[in-house]
Amino acid sequence: MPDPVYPIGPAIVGTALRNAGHDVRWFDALRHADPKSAFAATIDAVRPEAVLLSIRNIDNAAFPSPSRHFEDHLELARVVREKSKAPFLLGGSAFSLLPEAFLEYLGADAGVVGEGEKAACEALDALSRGEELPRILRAPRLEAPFVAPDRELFDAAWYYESGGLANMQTKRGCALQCSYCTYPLLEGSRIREEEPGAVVDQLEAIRASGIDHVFIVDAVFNRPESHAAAICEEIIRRDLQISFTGYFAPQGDLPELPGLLARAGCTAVELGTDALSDPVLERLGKGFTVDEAMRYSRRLAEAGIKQCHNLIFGCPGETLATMAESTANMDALEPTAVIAMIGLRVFEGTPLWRYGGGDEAGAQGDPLSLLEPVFFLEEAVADSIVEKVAGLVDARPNWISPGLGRRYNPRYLEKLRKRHKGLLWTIYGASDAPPRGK
Ligand code: B12
Ligand code: SF4
Repeated sequence: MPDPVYPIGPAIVGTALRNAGHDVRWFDALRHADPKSAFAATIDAVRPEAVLLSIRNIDNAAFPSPSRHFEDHLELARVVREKSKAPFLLGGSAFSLLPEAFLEYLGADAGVVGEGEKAACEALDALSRGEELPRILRAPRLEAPFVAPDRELFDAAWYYESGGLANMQTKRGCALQCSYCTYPLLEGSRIREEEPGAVVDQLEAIRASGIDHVFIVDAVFNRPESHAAAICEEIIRRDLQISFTGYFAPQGDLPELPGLLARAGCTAVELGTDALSDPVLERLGKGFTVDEAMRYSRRLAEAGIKQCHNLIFGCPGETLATMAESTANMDALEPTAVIAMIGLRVFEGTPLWRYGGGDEAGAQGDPLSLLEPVFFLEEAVADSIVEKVAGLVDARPNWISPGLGRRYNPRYLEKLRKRHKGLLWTIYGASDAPPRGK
């Protein structure tokens, strides 16, 4: 939710395995009404020598009613164990965040934490030599150029039809360390950039396959700004008619970037704003002030770029006054859409985890307990926050709340998706935006 996203991680790993000479077969659980039976039939037919499972999401991190996925993963893992004696390996972002918990819960043999393309090849080589694998393989950070995914491995056309976007990566890493964020854990804090020409080669190939909307999956597309600008310039030089979007930080020093983005086809961006109140931004370690964020947002607006700001209410330092300040500032920006989250999903290894005493509790606790989402809510607002945020969302037609199910109804969004490519929130405020409660 809200859209199926093309499995670019497993596609990269699969391409690397195939390039290394392995005979690789695909099973995409999202493509089957009854994934368990279809997976069992696939394993019977293929008789694999190793099974690799990619796990992207643990839950949707949306307080107060997070949706969970790990029970679905268990159903597939049981099929592997019932049907096959082959070594069973895990990987993916969800696995990398909670490796011990997933290994134990799913009963797998081993798993790769981090970037899987090289580590998966090495693991299969080791198995073919009869070696035993360590339970957890911590993959080293790789250097660009990264393996480009073969987009035919999974059904790219179906993902475009039902999700409205293809995806691609232009770099790995984020140099910041916002207190709750898992991205530096997953990708590292050293930025490793693909060469802009190679990025645009991939975009060109996507465009040639008939897809003209792309989500750039980088942690932050406009950091460093020079890399984003070089990609835009190359798109403009080749006159590639493609529309792209991605996550942005609401701050920047390069005055020409918003204009370049718009000319290159980036007409809508998702901003990791989180709050528009300085004491909260400071506690989160966001690295920008309210003034900077508002100035940047206005520059994007002047360039004609639509914006969806993420706001997280209930962060450390939040009070009713900071909530009111963030809301008033956001209203002043008149964004196309706002995604209003409540509370911070706490992940092991983040500064927030350590701040809450996670290291001590985690050392004594049961790793399986980490699969259940735990949220940080600032005490000063914890009792009233759900009601308060519901009020803010209900009063604004362009605010979306996944946790409260506001303007986030799966069936309604599916209907919209049939008519709109690109990001769905870009039509909020237009005639077929979801009404209140949907
Ligand atoms: C971009 C992004 C989005 C975009 C995706 C756009 C698109 N069309 O692709 C959007 C905004 C739509 C999005 C939405 C959501 N996202 Co998101 N997203 C990301 C982000 C930043 C990058 C994902 C990505 O594609 N990375 C690039 C690929 C190449 O990396 P990868 O998949 O990790 O694969 C590598 C390794 O993991 C490994 N690997 C992968 N599979 C396998 C398998 C094996 C066997 C092996 C050995 C290795 C291996 O090798 C790969 C190559 O190196 C990550 C955070 C991050 N920095 O990773 C969050 C992240 C994946 N998202 C997350 C979440 C929660 C969501 C949402 C549920 C949010 C919400 N409340 O709506 C939705 C769910 C959408 C869905 N349908 O799944 C979480 C998942 C973990 C969790 N907390 O449960 C993450 C990790 C962020 C976080 N909060 O911690 N997301
Ligand atoms: S919130 Fe954004 S800027 Fe901050 S660490 Fe995460 S990816 Fe980087």
